[in-house]
Amino acid sequence: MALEHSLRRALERNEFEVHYQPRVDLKSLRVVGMEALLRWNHPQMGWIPPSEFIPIAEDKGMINAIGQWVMAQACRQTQALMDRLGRALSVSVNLSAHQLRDPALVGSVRAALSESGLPPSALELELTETALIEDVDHSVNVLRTLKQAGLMLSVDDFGTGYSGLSYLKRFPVDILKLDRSFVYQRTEGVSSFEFIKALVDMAHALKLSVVAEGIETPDILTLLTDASCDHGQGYLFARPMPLARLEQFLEEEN
Ligand code: G
Ligand code: G
Ligand code: MN
Ligand code: NA
Repeated sequence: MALEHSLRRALERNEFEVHYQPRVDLKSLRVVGMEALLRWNHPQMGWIPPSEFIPIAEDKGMINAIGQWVMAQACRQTQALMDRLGRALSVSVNLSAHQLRDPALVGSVRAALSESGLPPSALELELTETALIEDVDHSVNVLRTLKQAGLMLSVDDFGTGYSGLSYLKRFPVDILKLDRSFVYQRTEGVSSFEFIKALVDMAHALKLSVVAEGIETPDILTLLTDASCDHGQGYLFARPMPLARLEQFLEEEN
């Protein structure tokens, strides 16, 4: 209740901050882009994780406004970073199911792009399977419009739902983000490696690229590289970090 009250004021009081987790090309180990992850610096309670306030924002009809702010901020900061560093980067933004249903979504995406000057192909939207299949026909329409505008689209937390690969044919998505739990899973009889390799091969056959989430150890990195997984994120490379630290991180890589 108290949290809801202060959440209503968080935007105007400038208490949100976008952090970024680098995404790495698994062949070259170079950073190709980053995922935007929202943080809330509550004046009394300090940093509150999105798992605690996003559900409230969704419930109380605040997620669309917050999501628009994240989008605008991520586009602006990424374009500024590319200008300062003189290198190409892409940024991915998480969308909740509510935002997919928002009639203003496409307009606000276009506005964020034109105001920042970020090329549409440098912006990726991450959608969960659950959000996509809530209203398949509507999702397909929105995704088609976003693809026509030149954006990249990914399926987030892939492997945690139940829909499998067949539904992917319906959605014009470019990227599968393998969930951390999936990357670490040991299935009876089939080794993780064979399981992941088969999945990556299928994704590639469908012209999708694969990003593994939650890479924490060199062993897992080797396994994913051997399975031809394209990109990865995880604590082994870098944690989500504020913009200033990301810039330092990228400068050191140059
Ligand atoms: O690192 P982390 O605790 O930030 O993320 C927790 C969850 O919050 C993830 O599922 C992530 O997708 C979600 N999340 C982070 N930032 C945003 C955002 O800007 N919008 C939405 N809808 N979800 C977000
Ligand atoms: O649901 P989504 O994939 O958008 O959320 C990403 C979440 O995963 C964020 O909370 C982020 O902080 C977290 N994360 C990123 N890398 C790692 C990792 O290597 N290990 C763990 N445990 N969490 C990670
Ligand atoms: Mn994500
Ligand atoms: Na995810």
